[in-house]
Amino acid sequence: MMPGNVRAEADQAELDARIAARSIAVLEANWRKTHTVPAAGLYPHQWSWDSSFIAVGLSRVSPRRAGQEMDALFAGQWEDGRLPQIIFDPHRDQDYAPGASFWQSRKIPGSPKQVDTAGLVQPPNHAWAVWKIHQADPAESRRRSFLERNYPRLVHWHEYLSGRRDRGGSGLACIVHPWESGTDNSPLWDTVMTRIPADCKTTLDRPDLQHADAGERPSQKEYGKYFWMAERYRDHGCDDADPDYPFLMEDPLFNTLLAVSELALADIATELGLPGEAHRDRAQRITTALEELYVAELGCYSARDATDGSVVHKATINGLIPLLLPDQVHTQALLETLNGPRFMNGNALMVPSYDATAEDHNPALYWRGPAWFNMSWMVAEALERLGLTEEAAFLRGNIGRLALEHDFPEYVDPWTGAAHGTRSFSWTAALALETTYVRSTP
Ligand code: 9WN
Repeated sequence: MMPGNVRAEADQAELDARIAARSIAVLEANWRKTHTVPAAGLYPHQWSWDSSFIAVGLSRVSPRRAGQEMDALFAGQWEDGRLPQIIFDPHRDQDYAPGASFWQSRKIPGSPKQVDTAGLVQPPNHAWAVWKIHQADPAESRRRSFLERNYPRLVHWHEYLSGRRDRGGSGLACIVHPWESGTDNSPLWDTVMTRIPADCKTTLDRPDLQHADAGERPSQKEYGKYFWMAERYRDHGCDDADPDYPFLMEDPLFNTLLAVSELALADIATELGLPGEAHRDRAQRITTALEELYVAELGCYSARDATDGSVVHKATINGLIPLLLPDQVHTQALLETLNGPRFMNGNALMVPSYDATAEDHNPALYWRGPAWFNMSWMVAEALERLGLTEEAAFLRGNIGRLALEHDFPEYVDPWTGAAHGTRSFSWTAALALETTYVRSTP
C-alpha cells in the first residue's frame, strides 16, 4: 500500500494532469490564428488585459504562441502609446457591442490603420506578463528576441499612462471609463455613475445577453451610461484633453499593475543590459502616491475621484491588489482584511470581488460579489511573495479545481463555487494551467 502522503501527491498529480489537458483544450478552441478570444460567444475579439493573463498560461505549453498573442495585441498600439481595450475581429462586428462600427477608430488621428480598435484601454498587466513569459523559457525568449521586441512597446505604453492619463496631477493614472478598470460594474464607480447621463445616442444592442443571464450582467441603465461615456470620449477624438469629462477615477488595481509592470520593466531592462533605475523610481512614486487611496477604517485601498479629490469608501478586490507591491506599508492590515469577514471570512474558496458584509453584496452579479479567477490568482501571487505559501496554495488549488469542475467559468460564487457568466473562459483556463505548473515546479 502507498503511504498517505505519496497517495495524496499522486492524486494531485493526476488532478493537475486533467486540469492541464482541459485548460489547453479551452485555449486551443478559443485561438484565432493570431490571438485568443476571451470566450467564443460573449467576447469574440481580442481583449487587452485578458491577453496578458492568457499569454502567461500559454507560455507553459507554447512560448511561441504566447509571443504571438502579445504581438497581435501590440499591432493595435496607437501612436501615443495607448494599448487598446479591444482589437476587433472584422467578421464578428454584430456579435459584441460596442464594436468596430461604433469606434470607427481608423478615422481618429494617431490610431493604427491596419486594425480596428476601441479607444479605451485596460489595466496595464502587460510588462509583468512579458517578464513572466520570458522567465518561463529564457532560452526560447532570447532565440526569438522576445524582450528586445516588447521592451520599447511597453515603455511607450507606460509613457502614455504616466503622461496623458495623469489627469489629476497626483502621479497616478486615471481611468476614463468603468470598462478601463476591468471591473466594470464595481461598486467603486457607483457614486460617479449617478452623475453620468444614461441617454446615449447609440441604439442599445445587448448581444451579451444571449450568452449570460441578465441578472449576472450590468443593467440596461448602466449600459446607457457606459455608451454615453464612450461616445463622449470618442467624439472628443480620444485625446484625453476634454476639460469637463466627468469620469476620471484613480483605481488601486490599475495603478498597482502599472507599478508592478514598471518593476518588471526594470528587470527586462537589466536583462537587456539597459539601465532600469528610472523604472524602479517610477514604481516607487506610484506606490507612494497610492498611499492617499488607503482607507484605514476599511483596511484596504479604494478609488479616488480626480474631478473633486473624494475617496470612495468601499472595500473591493481592487483595494487588496496592492498586496503585490513590495514597498507598500499596509501589508499586515491588508492581510487582516483579506482573511476577515469582508472577504475570505474563513470559509470562502476564492476571493470575493466585493465586501461580503455590504448590504448590496451579490455573489452572482459580475463585479459586485463573485470571485474571479484572475483576482484570486493575483492574490495568490502576492501571498507567495510574502512567504505565505499555504494560503497561496489554498487559492491555487481552488482555482484549478473549480475551473475543472465547472467548465472554466467566468466567475463563481465565492462560498459555494457555483458557476456564473460564460463558460470556457480563456483566462480561467490559462491561470488554471499556470497553477498546475507552479505546483509541479519546486
Ligand atoms: C468590457 C473580456 C472582458 C474583461 C473584463 C470583464 C468583461 C467587458 C464586458 O470582459 O468586460 O470590457 O463586455 O463586460 O469585465 O475584465 O477584460 O473578458
